[in-house]
Amino acid sequence: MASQSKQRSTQNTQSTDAKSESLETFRARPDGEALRTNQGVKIADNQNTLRAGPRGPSLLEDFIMREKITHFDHERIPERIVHARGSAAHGVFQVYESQADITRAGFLNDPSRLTPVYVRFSTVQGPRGSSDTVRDVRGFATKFYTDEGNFDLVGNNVPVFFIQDAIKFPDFVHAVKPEAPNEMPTGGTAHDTFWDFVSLVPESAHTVIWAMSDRAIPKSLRTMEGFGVHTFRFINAKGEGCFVKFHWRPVLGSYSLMWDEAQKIAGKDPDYHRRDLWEAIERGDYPEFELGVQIVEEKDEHTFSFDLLDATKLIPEELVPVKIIGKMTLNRNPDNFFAETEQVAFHPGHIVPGIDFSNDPLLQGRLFSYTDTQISRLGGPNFHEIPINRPVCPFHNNQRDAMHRQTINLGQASYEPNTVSGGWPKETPVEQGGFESYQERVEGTKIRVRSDSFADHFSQATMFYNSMSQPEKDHILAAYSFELGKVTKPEIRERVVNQILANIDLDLAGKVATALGLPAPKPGSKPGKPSPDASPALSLLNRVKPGIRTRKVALLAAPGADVAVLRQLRDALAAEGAHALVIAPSLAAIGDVTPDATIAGMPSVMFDAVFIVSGKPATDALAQSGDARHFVLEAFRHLKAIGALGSGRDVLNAAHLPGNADGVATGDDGALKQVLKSFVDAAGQHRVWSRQAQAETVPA
Ligand code: HDE
Repeated sequence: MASQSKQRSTQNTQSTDAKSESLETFRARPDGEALRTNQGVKIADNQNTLRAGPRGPSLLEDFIMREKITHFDHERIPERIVHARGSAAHGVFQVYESQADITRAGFLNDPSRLTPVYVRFSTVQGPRGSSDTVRDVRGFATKFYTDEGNFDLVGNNVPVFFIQDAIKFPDFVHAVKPEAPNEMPTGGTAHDTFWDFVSLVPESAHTVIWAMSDRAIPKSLRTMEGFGVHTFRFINAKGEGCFVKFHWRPVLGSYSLMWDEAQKIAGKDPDYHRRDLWEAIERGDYPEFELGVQIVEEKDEHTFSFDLLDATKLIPEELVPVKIIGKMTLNRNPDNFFAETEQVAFHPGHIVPGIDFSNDPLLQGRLFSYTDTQISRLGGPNFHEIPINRPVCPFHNNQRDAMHRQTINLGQASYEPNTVSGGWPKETPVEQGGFESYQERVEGTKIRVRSDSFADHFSQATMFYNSMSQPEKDHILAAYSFELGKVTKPEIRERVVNQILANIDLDLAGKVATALGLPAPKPGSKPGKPSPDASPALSLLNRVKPGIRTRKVALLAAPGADVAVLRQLRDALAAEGAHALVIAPSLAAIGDVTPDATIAGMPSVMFDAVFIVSGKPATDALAQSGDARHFVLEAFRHLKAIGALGSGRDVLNAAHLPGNADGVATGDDGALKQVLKSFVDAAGQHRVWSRQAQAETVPA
């Protein structure tokens, strides 16, 4: 499938699309234009308020100053209550082959069609200005501007959710958000109220273990998987339905940060993910994601040990494979963050003919919530007229007026049926593209009850843990220990260990208990029985795609470095698709090369791998420098590939690092080719997991 996706990528890289064209009317370019007020008056003085004499009081009649400051005073709009921190990009989606047998959605039927998309990635807990690399679930929301209307796939980077019923969402969000008395912590779940809630609500156990896994500290937004979470429905032209789960698979593979790295980056570059996405698109390294679907026929709805309507469950790929059906390429950065990323309004209820909802009670609640929230966030019901939210197809109806109305509706009729406007706008029959809900037979007693089929909360949490590699299991243990270590109330810690973790995995529960100084837990009273026992597809180590395309490599150098070698390295790495930056103690020129950044400005946590350039005067200086030694020590500790040529090895020795450790490629001056090859092989594995035990003996 990968080669297939490559062949098709050429068309996808075009930077203009239907959405870009539709935005053109709204783009304001001031080049060559006079500075004017909002009423069009040319401004002669934008430096001084109108005042009574040079030292006199300001005059209220200064309409220019008042207009400017009034507008400024209202520049902020309420941030999203959840998912406030986000970054977004434009792109296109293209289906590989017609999916007409399962859905009549036009954009999934025609492989020649390029559908514009806008994707917003986000964290959940933190406010707009919080750090990108906190431990959190990530939002992955895609707006497809199809020619049959907008379809929003408003998903997350984990395939399950914390709760089963929408009525618990405000409780969950209040518990996870910074605490009421002191608004702490920002951007994290390591606090009492989160753990209090999840310890009392066992249905959260599965998603919480995902949040404690490496999935919650993604390396970048472009290498993060996405999931629609709920079960949706596809409907074909014959009116036949099937169930569908949506997946986004990054073409480059999926990777995570180390926890120590994530915490350091949060301070060194809080915009780390945003910057990476922006820079990759500016460089032309367009992020690509393949769309996958898991299809379940209606007759098989009840064949699983879990309920398809329960959002705390995933369908293991071993039971229903993920069929890759198309690709999305993000190829254009927004023009204006506020106008596009802040004002974009997603809604899981934005669907098009051929797609429909299931009765998942969490999804059903969301269908109400998203319009409601936009009304207060974007100031009224006309948010669909904001340029980024407009469909690329026409939209006419008899809705009128309200705050901030842009459309100047012509004609006499604002009702239907009418004769005064010839009956327009008119309904469209289903056969000609009119939307029709899936005709599902529904019958039931009006009742507030949770289905028995939603009762097993631990089996899939156990399956997830069983599916992890040893390093991933170690990270999960460390994450629970870290987070619960920050919980101040002992009874909350005990409840998580004894009532949640002991039901997932007794060994994990025991180790967390040891870390927290608690007695060994007894076997849980409600342990689940996973089926299958493990799903290898869930381990990130099985999501690595070899190669170093778009990876960042630090070429550690100083004045006196061998410039010819430096150039050779840079070119060779560029030929592999990597992005090599020269990092030095200062920006002083190295021969005729100006370093890209300083060691202090771009520490090792910003890179995927580091190569120490040869040249005795340079490597002597680096070996003497605590910062340079720390740079390589940290890279070693974070299991990154390290290369050192000739005297570059002196820097490793000065840092007391073994030159023969796994993933450390060294050699004499003449061995550049061989050293580079082993370096690239190691960097292509993302991390050198076999070095972990050795790395832990090195200071971080
Ligand atoms: Fe959301 N969610 N959510 N959510 N959600 C919002 O809508 C809500 C849920 C998700 O980049 C809000 O415009 C309820 C699941 C993403 O703009 C709000 C429930 C999933 C985004 C809201 C859920 C999500 C939001 C806040 C339980 C994964 C950011 C601002 C019934 C499948 C979209 C806004 C963006 C945003 C409500 C549960 C994903 C308040 C009531 C499950 C990615 O309407």
